[in-house]
Amino acid sequence: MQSTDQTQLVRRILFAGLMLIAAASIAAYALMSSPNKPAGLGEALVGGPFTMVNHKGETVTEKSFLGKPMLLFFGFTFCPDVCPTELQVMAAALDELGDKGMDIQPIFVSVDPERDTPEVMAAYVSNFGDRFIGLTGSAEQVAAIAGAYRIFYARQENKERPSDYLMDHSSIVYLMGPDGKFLKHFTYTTDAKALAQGIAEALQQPTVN
Ligand SMILES: [Cu+2]
Repeated sequence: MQSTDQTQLVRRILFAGLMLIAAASIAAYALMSSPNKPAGLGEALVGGPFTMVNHKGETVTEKSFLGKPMLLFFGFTFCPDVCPTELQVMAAALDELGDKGMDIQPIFVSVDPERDTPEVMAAYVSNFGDRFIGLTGSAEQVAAIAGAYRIFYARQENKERPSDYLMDHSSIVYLMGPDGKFLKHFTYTTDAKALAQGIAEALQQPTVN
């Protein structure tokens, strides 16, 4: 097991990472909200093309999800707390939305492709209902999609038990529109009700672009 010191260190690093991401998100939001934004800049900030492998072992791209809003979260199946908590919140928010959220595709993207094979992802996402799609891939594919979505992640080695390493990762929920473009992001502290409400509001708005 991890010592308390290690856990604290991991927490501190995670927190620092989260703060960085929060700052980046605010900067991104400010840019996207600017009335004078150059054409295309807002779209380029979060999201974009990707090629990944789903939990059934099929290759998918951003085009596979066109026509459906995507609710995305990045993490890893070995995550002790943040990922299972957030995936439960996402599932509860979708339940809360009911018919209004029928089209939404919840997606869990692995930042730990070494352990998270399609088989591992399939077993994991099934814990959160039958709607989740798990995405994994090669280290390069994961790096590319994480970069596109401005997701920070880093491996935390475990000296005593190397196979039990952890992954620090930013914990932001992204809502992308049916056209694949960024609509809204939610922080880790958003509860299921607020998440459901935020999603409903964002999907009601006419497309700005
Ligand atoms: Cu996690």
